[in-house]
Parts: sequence; C-alpha cells; structure tokens
Amino acid sequence: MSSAAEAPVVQTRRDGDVLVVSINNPPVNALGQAVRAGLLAAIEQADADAAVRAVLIVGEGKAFIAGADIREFGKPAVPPSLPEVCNRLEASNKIVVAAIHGPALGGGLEVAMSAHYRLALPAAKLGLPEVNLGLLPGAGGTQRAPRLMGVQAAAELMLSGKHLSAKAAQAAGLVDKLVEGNDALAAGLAYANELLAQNARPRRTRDIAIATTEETRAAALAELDALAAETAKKSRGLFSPLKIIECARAAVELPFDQGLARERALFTECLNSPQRAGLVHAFFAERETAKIPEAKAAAPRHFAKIAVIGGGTMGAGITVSALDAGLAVTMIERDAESIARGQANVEKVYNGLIAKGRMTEEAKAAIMARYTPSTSYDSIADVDLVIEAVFEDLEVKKAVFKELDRVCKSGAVLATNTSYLDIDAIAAATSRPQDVIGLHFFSPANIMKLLEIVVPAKVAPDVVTTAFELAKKMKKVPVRAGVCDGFIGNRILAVYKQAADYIMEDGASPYEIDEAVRAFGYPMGPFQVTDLAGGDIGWATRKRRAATRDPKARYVEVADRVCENGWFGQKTGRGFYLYPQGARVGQADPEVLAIVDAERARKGVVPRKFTADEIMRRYMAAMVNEGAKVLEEGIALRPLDIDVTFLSGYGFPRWRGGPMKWADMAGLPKVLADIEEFAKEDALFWKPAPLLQKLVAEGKDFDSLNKA
Ligand code: 3H9
Repeated sequence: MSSAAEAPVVQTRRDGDVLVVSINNPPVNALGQAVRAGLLAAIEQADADAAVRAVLIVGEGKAFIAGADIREFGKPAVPPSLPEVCNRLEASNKIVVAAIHGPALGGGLEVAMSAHYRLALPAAKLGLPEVNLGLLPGAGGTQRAPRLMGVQAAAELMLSGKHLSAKAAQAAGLVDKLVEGNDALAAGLAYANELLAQNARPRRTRDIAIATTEETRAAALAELDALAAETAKKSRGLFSPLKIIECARAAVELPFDQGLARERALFTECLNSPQRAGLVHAFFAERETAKIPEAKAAAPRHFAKIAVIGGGTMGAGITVSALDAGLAVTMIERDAESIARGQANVEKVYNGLIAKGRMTEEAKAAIMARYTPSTSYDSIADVDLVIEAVFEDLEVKKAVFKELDRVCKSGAVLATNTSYLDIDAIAAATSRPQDVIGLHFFSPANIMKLLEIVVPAKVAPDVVTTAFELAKKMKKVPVRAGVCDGFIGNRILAVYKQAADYIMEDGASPYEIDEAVRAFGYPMGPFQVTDLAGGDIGWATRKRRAATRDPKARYVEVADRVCENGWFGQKTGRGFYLYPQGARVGQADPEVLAIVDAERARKGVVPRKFTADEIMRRYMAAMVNEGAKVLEEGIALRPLDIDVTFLSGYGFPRWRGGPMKWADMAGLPKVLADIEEFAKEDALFWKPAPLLQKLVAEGKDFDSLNKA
C-alpha cells in the first residue's frame, strides 16, 4: 500500500480557535467506516479541548462528501453508524461549520445539516439522492431537511434525488452563506472566525420547530397526502419513495428523536430490499462499462470537428447530441431538398425546447453556428470523426464508406450507426479498416442514453478509446460490444421477442403479455413497443432473414398477418392495438385476436392459459439464456455490460439491476431448470447456454464474472 493510502482519511489541525477537520478519502470522500470513526473522534477531540471554540469540516479534492460508502451496503454494519456521528456532531458544544465546495450528497448533506452553520462555494451540489439507490436518507436527513427547508420542499428533494446548486440551496434554506471562489478552507475559516467574533452559539437543526400550529400541521400533512398519491402513481412499483413520504410525515407528527427512530426502521427496510441491491448494482455497472481493455493501451485521438452522414431521424438526433457536446458538425445529405429536411430535423429539436421555455433563440443560434449543411463529401476532408447514419442496407453503407475512404484525412475515425449489419464487411470496403468502428445510437439519439460501441476485428485500440471519449462528451452510457447480428441489445431482444410470440401462439393474448411485462416493471410491453417503433421495421428484418432461417425453427406468423393488413402500429392508427383518432394509448383489437386464433387453428395449437408469472418466467429465461450466449462468444465483456445495455436502451426496470443481475437474484439453478423444462416443448429454441450450465455446476453466479 502506498503511504497516501495509509494517511488518515480524517485529519485535524488547529487554526487559531478553530479545529479544522478535513476529510481525505478519494475519489469522493465517501463516508466509509474509517471516515465515520475519524469524524467522531474529531468532534470528541474538539469538545474536550477548551482552546477549541469552533469546528470546520471541509472535504479534500473535488467533493465535500458524496454520501455513505455505497460499497458497504449489504455488508455487516461496523460502528460507528452515520446517524450516531451526525447526532454527536450536532450535539457538540462548539460551533460546527461545514464549508461545501463540491458534491454534498446523501450522507454528505446529512453531515452538513448536522453542522450548525453551512457555507457553500459556487461548485457545491447539494442533494439527497438516496432514492436512486432504493434508499432514503438514513442519517437524520428525513428529519433535518424538513426543518431547514420546509416539509414539502424536503420531500420533493428526497423524491427527485436532484442536486441543488449553491444558489438554489441557499434559496431553499439549506445554506446560510455563499462565497465566491473555490477555496473552501479559507472561506470556511473566515466564516468560522466571523461567527466567533459575533459570539455565535451552536445552532442545532433538531431544535427547529416545524408545523407548530394545528393549521400548519394539517396543511403540511395534506401536502404530503397529495404527494403520496402522485408518487404512488409515478413511482411504479418502487419501494423507497413512499417510505420517504412516511419519514416526512414523521417529521411533522413526532418529536425529533422518535422521527429519527422511524427513519432508521424504514431505512433498514429499504436497505434489505432487493430493489436496493438492483439499484446499487446499476449505479456501479454504469461506471464500470467504460473500463475496457483498450483504455490501458491507447489514448483517444483528438476530435473537435465531426461529420454526420444522413439527416433523417437518426442522423439529426446524433447531430443534436454532437452539437450539445460542443462539437462542430457538418451534416451531409445527397441533395438540396434532403439537406434542408435534415437541417429542419435538427432545428425542430431546439425549437421544441424554445417552445417549452427551456432554451432561448440566442442559445439556439449559438449552437447552430457550429452546424454546417452540405451536399458534398469533399467538404468533410478535414473532419476528425465521421458518423454514418444512412439507410440500413449493407451495400448502401459500403458505398458511403468508399466515399469516406476517398475524402477523409488520414487518421479520421469512421463510424457506422448500423444496428445489426456486419461492420467487418463495412470496414473491408475501405483501405483503412483500423479506423472503422460501430456506434449504435438508439432513437431518439439525442435523448436515449445508451451507445453500443461495436468493435470490429481490425479496429485500432485508440479508435475504440476515441469512441468512449465521444460517448463521455455526449453524456451517453457506452457499452462495448462485439460484431454479430444485433450486437448485444438487438440480438437478445430478437430472442425474447420470439419467446413472446410463442407464448402468444400458445394461448396468451398480446395484451396479457404486455400487461405481465409492465407488471414486471417495464414501461411498455413488447407488442406496444412494436406498435411504437413501427411493425414494418421488424417485418422487413424478418423477410431479410427468411432465406437463412432454420427451417426446423418455430416461426410465428401473427405479426406478418398484422403487417399484411397495413397495420404498422401507432403511425397507421392500428397495429397490435387500435389507436383511434391518433390516440397514443392503444385499445385491444378483436380483429388482431381473431388473427391470433386463426394462426393457432392453422397450426393445430390448442390454446392454454398463462399466468403473468408463467409469461415472465419464459420471457426472462429467454433473455438470460441468450445473454449467457452473448457472453460466451465475447460479444459482451461482462454480464454487467448486458445489464447496462438493457437498463439504458430497452426500458428494463432499473430496480431489478438488469437481466443478468435479475438472474443472479432469482437463482441461476432455477433459471436453468426453467429452460430445461421449456426445452421439453421446443429443444431447438430452449437450448441451455453452456456458460449457464457451467456456472450452475460450479455454484457460481454471473456477478462472479463481473469481478473476474
Ligand atoms: C447515503 O448516503 C445513505 C445515507 O443517507 C444513510 C447512511 C446511513 N460510495 O460518478 P463518478 C465512486 S447513499 C462509494 O464516476 P463523477 C464511483 O463508483 C449515497 N463510491 O464521478 C467511482 O468509482 P470508480 C448517496 C462512490 O465526478 C468514483 O467514485 N450518495 C460513491 O461523475 C467517481 O464517481 C450518492 O448517491 C459513494 N457514495 O460524479 C452519490 N460515489 O472510479 C453518488 C461515487 O472506481 N455519487 N463513488 O469507478 C455520485 O452521484 C457521483 O459519483 C458524484 C461524482 C456526483 C459524487
């Protein structure tokens, strides 16, 4: 261990009458056991020393304190607990000042709220984001925030998980003083000395009265009732949001110490919930996906100017993402009319923001100044990076890449936004396959977080790291994927969609399947997604694959029959559902059910009943089994890459952590047993992945591969 690692994570030193307590626990000063113990010792030292008149808490590095150490959740608790530390801090007979210059989140803000005075610098970010981890503020935050900022504002802060700027935090009552600059120590010392000069006394948040009259109390409780009703609707199966409101209610109804006890009990319930495990897994998984083998080998290439080929929905969405990331973008289309449409597609996004009051005309003009429309490839000779987003056809894409090879400067990164085509073949159309990579954006590309970075055989490592750097600039969640039909996401999707089709033909209606999938936590079921995306897209893919489909594989034709009627979903007013008068929520369609019946009859299928649980067992088993195959083939680096793909791009409920985490929590032996049971009906489709069999045989789970 280096000496830096051995240095105490909490250090104290005297500066005049002030005991400076600085927390130095990189990267974010999380409140691990050593920090908690250090803080407790520091406050005891201050109280015991008559020469100390004030305590100043500061964080070293970029953060004040980013909260509890998330890695400790789920492990046995080691004292002192954070509530104990916060209570001790608040009880101090010296004045305690927190000087906040960076993130003060979760437990970090709870420490600050237990201090007697709070100072913030411009880069401070204050928030109680525990809800994002399936938790609630568990170190007094649910009792202290309402006392400082009002019950409703505190509940909203805790429910949203939002970070407040220094200014907003002051306006909300969380911060007493704002100071310019970034020197928390100097500003904190000045403030502490100023307070001492004024003879300021310890000022304890716990002593602030809330809702003192019958009227204010009733009003606060009524506000919480309304918030609870809204939250129950919005939080869709999430456990902690309603517990947060219960805590806020306790802040109004109970004395402080009883409120704390209530918070503790509810925090423990949240901590022990599987949702917490799923959400914490998601938090770390999203940070792990950028850790790729190429990162050690190669620094990214420089890029500032980029080109986007194609101004359709995808090309325009990518252009907006790039412009928002501060890049200069040249958009190429084949003729004047198409480029005008491309530009209009880009402007539409910004005009929408202006209409909602979220952007000014000036800001739009400043962004559009970095946008250049063009109909000539020669105008992109000097760009650093190109993203092709033309029609999804191998020959069309190869022709584009031949042109790019002709015009682009040496060393330019050439990326294709294909969603399933063979990128090795696209790279082979150029004389520089080492520069060619896949960037699979999801629609709408300016909104969806997922970016599959698809790594073909001959690509240079620094092109891969450049793609990850681009993702970071665009604030996307990048996942490294290998080349295969559909990469990680669409390949697995194709298989569980097939499972849904089988369930439909065997007896469940598309509506029952969608309902089961929604009840599992997805925002939409697979047939609703088809209707939203347009049934014609999948139909074209099925036709393309027809020639190579295994004749022994079961094939359900219901979707083809639906498409043959011209029912492509929302855009045509009907698909699997009816959308009368442009409705966005579909209604069940008896004619679709008649098609399903006719197909069952034609195939001699006697329909049987499926419970929601049976539907989900099959749906998830298909997903996990294909996920295991994707891992085995090296298409995904780790199970967590699959999890992040589905969380960020396919609506998988975040609190379940992703399909592979779900499988670990359900138990791999159970998932395998399901697959083996289903294989009795269709051994070809339900062929267990050897990796899944191996893990079960060894008594391991997918997570063991994340750590390997
Ligand atoms: C809580 O406080 C509960 C209490 O109420 C009650 C307790 C009784 N712990 O995000 P980044 C790591 S719940 C451990 O890439 P950024 C992170 O994994 C907590 N590790 O940087 C990464 O590690 P690596 C409430 C943490 O600059 C590295 O730090 N707090 C923690 O983009 C850098 O992170 C939160 O939910 C942590 N708390 O963003 C805040 N936080 O380098 C969660 C981060 O190995 N954190 N790491 O990949 C954040 O929102 C962001 O990390 C932050 C920095 C804004 C702080």
